[in-house]
Order: sequence, then structure tokens, then C-alpha cells
Amino acid sequence: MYETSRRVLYFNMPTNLPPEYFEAEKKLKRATALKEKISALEKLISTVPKHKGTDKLRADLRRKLSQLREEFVRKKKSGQTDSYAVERQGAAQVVLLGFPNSGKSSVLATLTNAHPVIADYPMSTALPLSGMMPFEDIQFQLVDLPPIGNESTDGRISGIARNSDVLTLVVDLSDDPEIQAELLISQISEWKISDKQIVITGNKSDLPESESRFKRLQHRYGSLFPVTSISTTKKQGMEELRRIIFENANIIRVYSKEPGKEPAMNTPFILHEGSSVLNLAELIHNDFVVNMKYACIWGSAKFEGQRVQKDYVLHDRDVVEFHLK
Ligand SMILES: Nc1nc2c(ncn2[C@@H]2O[C@H](COP(=O)(O)OP(=O)(O)OP(=O)(O)O)[C@@H](O)[C@H]2O)c(=O)[nH]1
Ligand SMILES: [Mg+2]
Repeated sequence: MYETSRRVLYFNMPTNLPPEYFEAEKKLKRATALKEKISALEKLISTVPKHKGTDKLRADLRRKLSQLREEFVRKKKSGQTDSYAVERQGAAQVVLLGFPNSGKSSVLATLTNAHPVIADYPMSTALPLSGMMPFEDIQFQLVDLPPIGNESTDGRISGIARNSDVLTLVVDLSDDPEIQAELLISQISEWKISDKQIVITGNKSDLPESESRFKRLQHRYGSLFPVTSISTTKKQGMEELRRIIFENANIIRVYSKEPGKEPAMNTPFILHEGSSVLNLAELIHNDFVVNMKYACIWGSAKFEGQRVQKDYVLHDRDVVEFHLK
């Protein structure tokens, strides 16, 4: 990609930029969190050689940096008064919804690097807390929330749920899981949150009679949603839950490749399912959009390295090589 990027930029910029610039630019494109974006942009600026030919580029980048820094300060200030603000990070945002004590915080603690309060008294979680869940070569943001059913917090919880990508309903297999699921689903529809990906997970599968209750839960909801059984205490079913979250996030991972080189397999681009080669080009660089002649695809193509046009629909794990005019 470096070679093609350099060719494209050659037409549009009055300068030759070093390979590190394009590496840093790629990192910037992939950054999702504001903090990440700021440090990626700082790195990018440091790669631009200082001479007359780069004056305009450096000025543009510095302007962008100061805008991002201002936004960061603004958000930080408002964050002090709004402890419910959850900044999106990672490939997709997944919220944990459930009644008190169902084990939402335990799920967060088991699947991510976060350290929530876990307690046997109800409503131990008072504010949202997020952590990053690794899945293969990507990370999902899991958001633990206070339990449903409290007038003072339900409004804020519904706002967070509405903005997320996947709702994971955590029900307690030792305490009428079917009724919990039913109440949660009706609450979600009362909030008018539609078209949302929903996953149901029955927690505490280590407790007596949880298996038969899980079977009933699965029988009732299995045809509507993915239903899975876990025990955070015994660490059972956690890998399956990770996979189910990935499968329901409606995203694909796509890798870019420069002509004549190996693909960058450790740094996927994340796209919505159904995205095309053109959508990938838009994510990488506008010059790819303008100057694309065709692309070569490995993975979902009929044969390896098949030439495709910009409307070709990509699949998870495809490798894409852009060829420009
Ligand atoms: N037996 C068993 N107990 C569990 C499991 N997961 C969580 N617990 C216990 O259930 C209780 C509640 O767990 P939390 O993770 O705090 O539940 P929560 O849903 O976050 O609770 P709130 O924040 O109050 O809504 C704690 O005592 C946990 O130790 C499990 O898999 N098996
Ligand atoms: Mg909790």
C-alpha cells in the first residue's frame, strides 16, 4: 500500500514523504478513541520532513491536532459532570444488560482487563464501566451497566444501549431466567430500541438445576436470538460467548496488501457486513476512492487474487490489494 499511496500522494502533494508517514497514517485511520487519535496524529506529524514543500501539510496536520486536543479537553471537562458518558472504542460496542446480581460485572471482569465491583448485594454497580475484550485479532468494548429496574438510572442506561452495537442480556440461571429475559426484552422494546443485535446469556451454570432452566430458556428464545450458557465462576462457556458476540456484531475484518508484498495480517480494517471495496477505500484514503482502477481479492474471491471492481462485496478475512490509475 505504501507504494500505491506514495504514487497517489505524488500527484496531490508537493513532496516526497517517507514510508513512516504512510505507516503512521494507517494507524491514524484505524484509531477510534480520541486519545488514540491524538497520539497517532502526533506520531504522523513527527514523520513529516521539515522543508518548504511540506509547509502546508504540516500546518494542516497541526490544525487538526489542535482541534482534537480541544475536543479532548472539552470532553474531559464534561466527563467530570457526566459519569455516564462512555466513549466508543474497538471494533464494536457491546453492553451488558440485566437485573441486579445476574453477573454482569463478573462477565466484564472475566472477559476484559477491567476491574469492576462484584458483590452479592444487589445494585453493586452504580455507574457504567467498560473494558476491552480481545477476540482473535480484534477487540470489542464491553460496557457493564447498573441493573435495569431503577427509575433514576434506566433513562441513562437506555441511552447507552441505543448507541451500542450489541445488547448482551445477562440472566441468572438460578433465578427464573425466562422471566428475566422476557422482562428485559419488553423493556428494550418499550425504549423503542429496534434492529439491535441481541444475545442472551444465562450465567451461573455451575449452580444446581441451572441446566434444565437453561434448556427452557433456549427452547423459548433460541429461534429468536443466540442463547448461551456460562459460568463466570467456573470460566465455562466464555469462549463461546466471545464468538457469539463477534458473530452478532455484523462486522468483517479486511486486510490490505501492497502489490508484491505480504498482507498486513496483524492490523485488520473493520467494516460493516455488506461493505464493498469502495467502502474500504473510503476508510483508507480518499485518493484510493478517486484513483482506483480495480482491486485484487484473496479469500472470498472465486480464485486467489481475482480482479474485482469497487462494488465487490467483501467478506470477513478478505485480503485486498488496490490498483490505481
Ligand atoms: N455461582 C455463581 N455465582 C456467580 C457467577 N457469576 C457471578 N456470581 C455471583 O453473583 C453475585 C453478583 O455478581 P455481579 O457480577 O456483581 O452481578 P451484577 O449483575 O453486576 O450485579 P449488579 O451490579 O448489582 O447489577 C456475586 O456474588 C458473584 O460472585 C457464577 O457464574 N456462578
Ligand atoms: Mg454489577
